[in-house]
Amino acid sequence: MAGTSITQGQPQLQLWVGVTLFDGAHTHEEPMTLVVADGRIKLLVPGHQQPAEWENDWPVAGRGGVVTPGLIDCHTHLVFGGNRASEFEKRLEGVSYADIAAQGGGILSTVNATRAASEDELFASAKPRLEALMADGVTTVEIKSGYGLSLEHERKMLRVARRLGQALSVDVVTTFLGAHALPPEYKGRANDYITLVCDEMIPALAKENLIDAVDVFCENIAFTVEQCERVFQTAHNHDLPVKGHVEQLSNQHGSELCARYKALSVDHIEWLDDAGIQAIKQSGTVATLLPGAFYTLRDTQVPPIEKLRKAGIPMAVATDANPGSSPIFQLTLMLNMACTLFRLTPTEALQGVTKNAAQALGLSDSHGTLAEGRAATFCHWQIDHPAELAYSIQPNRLLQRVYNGEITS
Ligand code: DI6
Ligand code: FE
Repeated sequence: MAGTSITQGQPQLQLWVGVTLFDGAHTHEEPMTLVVADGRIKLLVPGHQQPAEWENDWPVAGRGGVVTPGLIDCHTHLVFGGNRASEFEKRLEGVSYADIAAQGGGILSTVNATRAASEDELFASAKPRLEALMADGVTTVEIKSGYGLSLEHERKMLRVARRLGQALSVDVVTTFLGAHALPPEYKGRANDYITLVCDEMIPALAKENLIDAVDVFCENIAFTVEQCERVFQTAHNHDLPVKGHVEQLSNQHGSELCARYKALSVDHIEWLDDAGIQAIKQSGTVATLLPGAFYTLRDTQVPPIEKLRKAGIPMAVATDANPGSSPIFQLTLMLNMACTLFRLTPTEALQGVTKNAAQALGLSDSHGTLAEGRAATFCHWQIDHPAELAYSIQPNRLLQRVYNGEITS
């Protein structure tokens, strides 16, 4: 009997009984019972009754409702100085995101504020943003650099990201985005800046164990395919996986470059074409959808969802939380936007913040799905069906956030 094998760890056992389980891939038909011990899922069995042979004194931590894996926000720029409310006002007056960038605002205004901030100041401003994501069910978050644009300031950002992971009950994955924008001191010398990224920043920061992956912004307002390729070559020389902000504002064929370097993910991809889809299908790259940026920029070019779906390409969904194009710190809202703006199904959207988001971070072996033996990192929601998470825009539905077996809220 399954029940007899669990008696040894009795003091640490906790049960969630009769829950509707979305396991990262699909929703189970029958109510399920989870038994957690030593931070792991010990048993995952059908049933909405506490099994009789487990007697009465097993601590029942939760009953009914919905359990999902802890949510994974696989694309954020959470660490930054200042804010861009005045740019928001400019855009409301009709100035475009690209125009603001060309006038030295946009990303560069955040670069100035980030450079001016101390490590402690950046930590203090990022912490409540991360806590907001956590209160919404996030247990793993990717945090990019890219507002420092010099070795010193990129290091500062990445150290803040690492510190956040140490200070809070959340797994933090860091991504180096040195090739995000051209810093003012390199104006007209983009190739020289890429040389700095490749010859100094990546080697130093990789050695300090501050980088889990390397990202680029491949765009007509940022870096060319050739420049991004130099960054990817350097990343691979340091055994670091790559990913790309590609095909967001125009089709530069950055996805094909990403595919050649077996990228973990291609992100944004509003302008992704058929050749790009074929390329990322071959390379096993995740398509990461960022509906918050689409919404904020009032974009009209919808990513080719039906083609991605037909090609069987895993789709992830993330906030792109950043001060300019997506000042949004709520991942469940992205579930709603992915469905309403991009026509994902609620199941696809949920896979996008669990199983597929884990794949976009190279964490499929340990994160994003719930099964016996996996980490007990999950969310217990006060809803009847997982689709409700995408259907309504509603905070405060998280009953419990469980992180490696510990109830953290
Ligand atoms: N694409 C994005 O969505 C963010 N960076 C990028 O390359 C936006 C960054 C910002 O506007 O501050
Ligand atoms: Fe981004």
